[in-house]
Amino acid sequence: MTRTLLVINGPNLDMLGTRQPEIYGHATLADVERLCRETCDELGVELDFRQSDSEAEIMGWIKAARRTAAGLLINPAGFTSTSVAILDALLIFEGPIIEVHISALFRRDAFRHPSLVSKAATAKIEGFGIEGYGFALRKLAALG
Ligand code: DHK
Repeated sequence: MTRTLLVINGPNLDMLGTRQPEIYGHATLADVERLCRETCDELGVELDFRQSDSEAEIMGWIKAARRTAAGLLINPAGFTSTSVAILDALLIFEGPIIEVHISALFRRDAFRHPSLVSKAATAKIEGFGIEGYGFALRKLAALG
């Protein structure tokens, strides 16, 4: 059976391309999905690509992924520093998890530095723009 990798994008990532391009670049979420799809096609794995502004919806997807996904990429976006609930859901997932941030958080506002979800992550990639997604998927395919 073909393995599936789940990519979850958190709040406001649907606005990529128009949202603070000096920080997030000009690529849209559709460009990110295309990059992920090409990478997964090359790796011979299925892609399940999602975005939500809702913490509850994201938690539901993570919990359902226990039965459907071999690995999980999450960009928790604005929930990174606030969501114990997303951390708790990720701790239930048994496969590898890679946390991805497009921007370099360590160069930005101090309130963005702490990540509550990292405790559940196998690894974290930040500051490589949308290319971080491709790298993370390659690693997930190798680990999952
Ligand atoms: C995306 C966001 O929406 C912000 O809330 C994070 C992250 C950074 C990113 O770089 O992908 O602080």
